[in-house]
Amino acid sequence: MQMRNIVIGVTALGMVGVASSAFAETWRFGLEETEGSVQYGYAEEFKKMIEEKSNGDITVQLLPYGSWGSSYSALYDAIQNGSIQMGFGSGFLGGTVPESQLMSLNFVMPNDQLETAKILNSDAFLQSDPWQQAYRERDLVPLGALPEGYQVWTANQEIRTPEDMQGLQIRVMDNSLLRSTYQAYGAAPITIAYGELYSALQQGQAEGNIQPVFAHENMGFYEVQDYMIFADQSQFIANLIGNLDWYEGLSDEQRQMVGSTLDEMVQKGHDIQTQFNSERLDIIKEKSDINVIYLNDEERAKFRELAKPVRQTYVDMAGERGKQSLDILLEEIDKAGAGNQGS
Ligand code: 6CS
Repeated sequence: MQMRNIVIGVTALGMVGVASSAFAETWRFGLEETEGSVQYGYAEEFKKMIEEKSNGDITVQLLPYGSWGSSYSALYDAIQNGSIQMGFGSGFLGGTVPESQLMSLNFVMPNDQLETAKILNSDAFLQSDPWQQAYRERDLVPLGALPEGYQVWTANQEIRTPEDMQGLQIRVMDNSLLRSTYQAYGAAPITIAYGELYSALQQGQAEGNIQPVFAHENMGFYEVQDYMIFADQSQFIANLIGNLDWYEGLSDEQRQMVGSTLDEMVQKGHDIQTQFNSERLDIIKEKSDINVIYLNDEERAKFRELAKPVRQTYVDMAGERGKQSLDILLEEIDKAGAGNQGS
């Protein structure tokens, strides 16, 4: 552990004071979500661990949704230029790192959510050259991935088949791959900012929504939708990213501390999301009369079939490096015997 350099001085008032450590530093951690979210729960735990392990030399400052600007690109820009050291980047990150849209592919990740977390945080995938270079070329470094639970559809109508989705103005995050996916299902996807989504759903500008359960509750979206449909087509996965210069400037000891903390956070992150999603579903059922539908295997298979060609769309969008990352991911899923969703 780094030695703390505590300077004791005498203030103008003659009192003995303790100035901050010469090594004291603050890491700003930008979140795409508000308090009460999975990202916030994860970041609180990360903060606690880093501050303890560094004996207080490092303070982690949490910056929830909205505190860093009005659009997600403001958050990603801030991480790229180093004014924020680290943060989450999910569906909207596709404009900055096209390869990151890999996380949005439907029917690819293992059914087992903990297995998904382990594979995405494994050296074989996370430290692979194509995945690292995709971010490093853009002054970022991928530090890990946080699966936040299954993406659950909501609408004001029942959805069991692709026919039910025809022309539905379902809101997707700003990501070409998601637009292609939902077009393949027959929907008419539209993009709306997270913070404007509640009123867009309320006023009918958006007819459907896709979020993990905790977010439907946390943002109140369920209040303005009649049906909640579990198709298990994909998990919401956020990439944890750092500023490249900040990361390279860490001491060996700090980098090890970050590494060991992130390793521990794989299980903890899974526990947080499992707990949040299960508790919030109970709250939604308690507070509303929303109709909850679980698609059966036969119903899911139809969506799965339509999603298949979108893997090639990803490769077309993300290029050779994207293809290599997809291949590594599929190989690791195979090796773990985890099985792709729906297979
Ligand atoms: O749908 C969105 O835009 C946001 N939803 C969640 C659960 N996290 C961040 C993301 O950008």
